[in-house]
Amino acid sequence: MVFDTVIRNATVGTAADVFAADIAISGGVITALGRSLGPARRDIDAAGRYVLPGGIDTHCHLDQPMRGGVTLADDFLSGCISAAHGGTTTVVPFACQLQGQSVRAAVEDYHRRAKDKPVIDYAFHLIISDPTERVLRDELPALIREGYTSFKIYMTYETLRLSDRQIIAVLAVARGEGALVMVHAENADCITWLTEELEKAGRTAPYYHAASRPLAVEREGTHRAITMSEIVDVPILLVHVSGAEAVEQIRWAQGRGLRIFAETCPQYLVLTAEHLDAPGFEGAKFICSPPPRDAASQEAVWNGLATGVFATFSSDHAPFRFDDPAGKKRHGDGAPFTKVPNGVPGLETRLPILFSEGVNKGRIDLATFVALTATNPAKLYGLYPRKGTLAVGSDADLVIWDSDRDVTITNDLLHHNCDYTPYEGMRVRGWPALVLSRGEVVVDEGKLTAEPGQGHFLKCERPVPAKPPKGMEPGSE
Ligand code: DUC
Ligand code: ZN
Ligand code: ZN
Repeated sequence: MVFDTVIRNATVGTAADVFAADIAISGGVITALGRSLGPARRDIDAAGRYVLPGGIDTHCHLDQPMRGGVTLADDFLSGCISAAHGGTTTVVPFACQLQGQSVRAAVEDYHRRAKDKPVIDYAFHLIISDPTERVLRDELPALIREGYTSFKIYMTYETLRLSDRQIIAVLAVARGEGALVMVHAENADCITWLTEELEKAGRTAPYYHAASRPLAVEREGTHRAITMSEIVDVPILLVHVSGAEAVEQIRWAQGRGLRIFAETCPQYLVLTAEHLDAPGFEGAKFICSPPPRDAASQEAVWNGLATGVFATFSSDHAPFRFDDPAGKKRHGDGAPFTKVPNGVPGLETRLPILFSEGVNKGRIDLATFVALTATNPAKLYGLYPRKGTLAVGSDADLVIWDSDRDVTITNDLLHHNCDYTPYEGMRVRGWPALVLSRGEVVVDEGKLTAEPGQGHFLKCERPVPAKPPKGMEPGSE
């Protein structure tokens, strides 16, 4: 038998092991792992290189409709191209229900936006901003059964936030259907009050964005979300965890045996609130929510990555161009922080930053890197074992890493459609050399070799077992 492709002499890294092997690929899937595999139509030599599962970025915003004349810089084409260059082979952005809109309409609109664009595979999370009776009873259960098995809810942002009562109702649907709810945990009323106080004091420069959302705001939201998850008895995943105090809450909950999962992002490892204090309006480039914190929180997040508090590491790619009236300068150069769209780009730099700062600096091992960036996201969102690992039968989504390559990150190097990167000038060691999606090379030494539209849409399995409503479990009467 002749394989389509064999990657020879690889040092294969999975979430469990690092071992020497060849990897055979036929029909887009891995068909053998072993020594001295037979002939192939194409041989790729990976001697001296790690070969790892392609990254799965389960938190990124692409072509998501925005209010108020603001536009995300990346659509499914530029976003996926950028992701692929950074070693990511699956993205899961959000089909966002706008208030008053049906969730299905949001999903249909999002499929139209994606059509013929992605160069890598993709799935959708939902964002639920208007959990009406119809949404909870009909739309959500139906969509979950059709492969949209995770959804994000917000405790903050005026047009997205849910009340506690609404959050509980959404969690109850997730429980009944076996879906996973992702929670943006910040206390909205505290943010509003702090913002008003800052405005009264004339403190409206970008730096004060961080002051309007201190650690306690995230800590309280995190604790409240954990409590609601416990009451409804359903797992949740806390997204973009930034602060030491939120990490402490999550560790506490996990220690009590609650099924609380957590995600963090590069901006909380290598940026701090000081970046928002850059001269002029430059600090606006770093405005995101939650905001970057301080050295102590960075340390707490690193510790959480190394000790299993965090299950996933995502980008929260939310790219708004800086010098652009549809981006950070929507309300002009020097606008108050309340008028600056929240978000930073990061799809392409996510894996190199964690590889360099984490693996190459000895803060996490290679298996943890793979678990955080590929295997755990695949498991948590119902894509495993098709995605997220290197195993016989899995899609041949993989990255050959050049772990010694020194790269200085500059925006010119990147492939997103944003006019800046928050990591400008940062030096990293380790960069993807070759990226394969379902056995096809999509990026070869920094050159795109994929065609728009070759990415497949993925339906997700239900990630957690469905449970009957509270009080109706067998034996509960
Ligand atoms: N915060 C979010 O909640 N989403 C997008 C970007 C951001 O900063
Ligand atoms: Zn969020
Ligand atoms: Zn986000």
